[in-house]
Amino acid sequence: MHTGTTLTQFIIEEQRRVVGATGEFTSLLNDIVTAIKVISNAVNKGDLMGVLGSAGSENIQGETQKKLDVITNDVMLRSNEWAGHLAAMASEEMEDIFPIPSQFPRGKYLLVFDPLDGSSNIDVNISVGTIFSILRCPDGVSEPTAADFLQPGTRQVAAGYALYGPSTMIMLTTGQGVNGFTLDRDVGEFLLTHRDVRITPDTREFAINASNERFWEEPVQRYVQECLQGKEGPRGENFNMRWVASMVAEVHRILIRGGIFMYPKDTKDPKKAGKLRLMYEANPMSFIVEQAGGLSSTGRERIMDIQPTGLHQRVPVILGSRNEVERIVSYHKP
Ligand code: P6P
Repeated sequence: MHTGTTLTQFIIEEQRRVVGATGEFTSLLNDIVTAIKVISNAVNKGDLMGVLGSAGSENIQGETQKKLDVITNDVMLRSNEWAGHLAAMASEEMEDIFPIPSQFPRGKYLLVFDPLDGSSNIDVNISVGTIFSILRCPDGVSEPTAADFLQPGTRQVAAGYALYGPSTMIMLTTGQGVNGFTLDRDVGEFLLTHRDVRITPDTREFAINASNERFWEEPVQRYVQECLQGKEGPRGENFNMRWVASMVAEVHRILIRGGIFMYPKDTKDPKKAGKLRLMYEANPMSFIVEQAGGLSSTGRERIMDIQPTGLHQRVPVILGSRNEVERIVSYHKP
């Protein structure tokens, strides 16, 4: 018999410490967790369910959608639209926001998500994930618009991700640290397995798509070169490199054993400020990383301080072990 703490029990126990908590937030988190269980099942079954391959459509980003991009987006919408906790949702896969349909009651939260991050990996059976961020709907707003989502990352109520890897895990923060839960498929519950996760402040492991090296700004080129020079270089230490091309997997590795993840600004497409999206990738991951004692910066400013200007705005991302992020930020100083 499992005697572990379920995610539901953990959230309720956390909620008891919040004065005036109504239980609405707890119920919202449970609806998100239900969607994650459904997505985990679909990802886990893969071709057995005929859900791999291209959907034959493009999303707002101009990226070819995988069947699972569309399926998982729909799962997130259907699981979270009915309960009355949300006023609206937004997603990487949808150009505009999704107001809660009129047949359902509306609540005080906004949910923004990337339903299947790293989906280019899904056909080759490499870990992917779901990233979500919860904001408050501004007081008095009954018909939210995209502008109501444009809140800096410091205004997030909660953030989390699901990692569909060898095991399915959820890492979650509500602003009281970071805790990790592992899905017990036999019981159908997420059980607490990683209490109060902390990122080691130092690391000798960096993650970046090195094929873009010629497009990076000088501070990032300098940092990576110093890592590559190892013991013989200015760092006097050897470094290791990783690149999974799935942000959720990279961030999870950093939470567990430290590291630094970089998707910096590059000149490959000068019109783009970066590759990763602020609202549903950079902000939620920054909240989690900071709550675990790490840092998250564009190189020039704290990501969570950015005032968003668009639902699908892109930003440079440098996050992970505190002392390495601080070093790169120092290289960006004029
Ligand atoms: P590249 C996945 O598409 C993603 O948004 C992140 O999860 C990942 O870190 C990055 O893009 C991978 O980008 O250029 O290496 O394919």
